[in-house]
Amino acid sequence: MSDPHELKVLNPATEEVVATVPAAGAPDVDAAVARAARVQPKWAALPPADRARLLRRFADTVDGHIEELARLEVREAGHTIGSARWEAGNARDLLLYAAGGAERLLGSQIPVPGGWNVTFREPLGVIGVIAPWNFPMPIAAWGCFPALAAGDAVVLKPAETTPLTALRLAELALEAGLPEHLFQVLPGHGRTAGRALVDHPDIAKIVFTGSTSTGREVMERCARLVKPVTLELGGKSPNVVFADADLEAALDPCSFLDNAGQDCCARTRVLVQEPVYEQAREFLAGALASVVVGDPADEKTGMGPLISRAQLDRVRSYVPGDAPALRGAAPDGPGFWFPPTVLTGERPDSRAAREEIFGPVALLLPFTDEEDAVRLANDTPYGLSGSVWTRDLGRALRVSQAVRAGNLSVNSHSSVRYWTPFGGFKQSGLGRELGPDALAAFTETKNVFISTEGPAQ
Ligand code: TXE
Repeated sequence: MSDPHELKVLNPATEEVVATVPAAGAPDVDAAVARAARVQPKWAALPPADRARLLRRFADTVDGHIEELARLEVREAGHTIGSARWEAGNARDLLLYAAGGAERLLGSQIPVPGGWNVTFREPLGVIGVIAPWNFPMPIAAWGCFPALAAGDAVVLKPAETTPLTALRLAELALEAGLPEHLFQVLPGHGRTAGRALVDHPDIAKIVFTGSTSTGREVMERCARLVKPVTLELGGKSPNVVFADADLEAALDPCSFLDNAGQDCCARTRVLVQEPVYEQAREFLAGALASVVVGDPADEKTGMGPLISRAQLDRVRSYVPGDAPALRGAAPDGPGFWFPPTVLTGERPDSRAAREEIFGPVALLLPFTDEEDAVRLANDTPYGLSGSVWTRDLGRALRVSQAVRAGNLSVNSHSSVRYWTPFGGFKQSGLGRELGPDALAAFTETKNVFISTEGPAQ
């Protein structure tokens, strides 16, 4: 039986204990929120240029610790070292981007009769951020840093399996000179610390990233307090490959194997136009066989382990041993390993074709023409991401408009860039993170009318 008062952080590549961290309970959440609520008004009252300067200093401090943060991410999350460095760099870059936003949090002046009308963007107060384990550093950063820049305080609850980089980021914030208690990290269980944060009356907004089922519960609980919520949930994204596409680029297995497929934007439904279906199958068979799966700290490794035994069991349940599939290799022995896999015999309505597997498993499906491609691409309750590959620009634009998803790329597999808005249609979520409007999501708009006609006599 695991101790509910502590979290054992395992290295998913070896199953060795990396650290044991105390798990926060509801009283710890109450105390953290009270501390945050005391410091937030002083932070909001600072001149925006001073807030920006402190956040830039925080970015510099993160920059000085990129390698340390990346190594920590490798140990607690099993990410390949190259990806982990990118993730730490993403946290730094977002801090710099958000810092600029603090100085440009503009309201508007609206023409009205009888006076002047101006709007202000005021910080919400204390924000609760609940982060998942798949990209612990960047996803925590996307929720927390724009909120800080907007003048809010933040209490972050990282996932049970991956609290270490978040705790380190909070230490670096203090080192950089951010006020104590402005950015607090409370590792804990979802059902205790997570729920306490969601239910807390002094938490002004929840930013949640995780499964659609937990997201639904979070939204229901927020509704009781009429609390705003941003939800980044699951995905089952299509990769639509037309016969005229650059097949090798379109079928790059990184599009569904990055982070061992534990990526809400993974292009796990590979839709290929019939004339090139066999060619695509052959290419993918070779590509999977050449993926190096192993020690994530080794620079040559292409794919690491899954996060946990529970995730491994979940992924296995979608891939029976006799399922028609292309398969790569994975290490034996300790660690949560699963080979890169492409299922080739699935129907579009099968469980594996409809549910988010969150492992290195994609499926290959043929389509006939543009209409069929769009129908298949949209045949999912999710709508987070997707790619369209064709040399026909008109078709690329038509398909991008027809696919119901928040983040599409044409002749590219990119999804998340901190300059552009990120979020899902349908059951992939609610609201947007990142991009030029990221700070606005952490503010209320206040409208003030100033009469120019003087006080009534
Ligand atoms: O997610 P949970 P899990 C999907 C993916 C994965 C599945 C299950 O398909 O296989 O979800 O993962 C906290 N109140 N994604 O079980 O439960 C929890 O402590 C408040 C997609 O890990 O959603 C953690 O911090 N908080 C996804 C966070 O919620 C609660 C990323 C996510 O956990 C809570 C992760 C509660 N009642 C999983 N219960 C993506 N969108 O990228 C749990 N939590």
